[in-house]
Amino acid sequence: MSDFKQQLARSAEAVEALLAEILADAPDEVAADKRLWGAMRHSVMAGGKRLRPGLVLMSAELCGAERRGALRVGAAIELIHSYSLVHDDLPAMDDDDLRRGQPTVHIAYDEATAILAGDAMLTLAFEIVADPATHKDGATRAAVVLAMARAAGAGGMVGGQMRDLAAEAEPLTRITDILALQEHKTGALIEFSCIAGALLGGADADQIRALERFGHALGLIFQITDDLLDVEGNAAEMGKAVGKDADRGKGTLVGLMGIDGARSEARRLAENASKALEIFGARANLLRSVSDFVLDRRN
Ligand code: GRG
Repeated sequence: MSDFKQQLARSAEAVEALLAEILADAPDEVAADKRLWGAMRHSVMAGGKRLRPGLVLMSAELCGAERRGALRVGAAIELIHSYSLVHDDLPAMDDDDLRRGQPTVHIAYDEATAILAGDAMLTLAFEIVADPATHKDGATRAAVVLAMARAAGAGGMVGGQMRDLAAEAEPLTRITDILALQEHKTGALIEFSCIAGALLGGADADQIRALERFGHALGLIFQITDDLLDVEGNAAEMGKAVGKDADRGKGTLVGLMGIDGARSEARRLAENASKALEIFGARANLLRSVSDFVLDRRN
């Protein structure tokens, strides 16, 4: 196994242990509470690559931040990512029955519970980051909260999802519009994950900017491979339905550039991602190998 895969497996294990601890904290004497926390656990504890927490931990190590705080921010970003999947799977949006190889939350529970579980996961993420256990300095915690809110909200992931829904009625035909949509919908959380460790470690503006540029390129690579897997992947490996974009006539980079064009664009972005980290020298090699992992992923 490559160094990166080993590191990702180690960080996934650590973040899952913390998430299990946080989500076990349910007040369990009330049946409705048990159901809500059960739905949250169903979503969050169902596996997944845990790529975003891995990025938080790697950028934290690169910038000298404490591991415990980085783990908490990693758990928070995984909660936000998982909430977005729960809501995206709802009948009002993508209407999916399968996620991470399990029935989606609205299938295993019901729609109202899935909406509320998603709301609670999003809110819990902010509670975790704002807690003094994440970092002793209040201004540092506020900087992470601010960046996370910007990444998750109307100017980030939610805005991207809205553009994506609008594109179903009116498919996007310009590459720049598709890139902008993806930067918001998928890229914003990935970019946040890359700078969160730098914020926690008190990195300087140049270092934060370098990680931002790296995260930006990585987010696009991630989305291009997601589009490629939607065309070429299989549902068993992906743990979800594939071929949905084509079925809905959605404009994607793969649709506009073709499979080979999209692949070479992803490789070009991987070179940009690596160059963005020049300021850190060889110390950033582990983070650099993330783009190869994302390029080669099968799920
Ligand atoms: C509902 C506010 C709201 C937003 C939804 C993320 C998202 C926005 C929709 C999911 C649709 C989708 C398949 C996007 C492509 C990129 C993506 C986020 C894939 C899933 O992330 P992975 O591969 O999943 O990291 P795991 O399961 O490994 O965590």
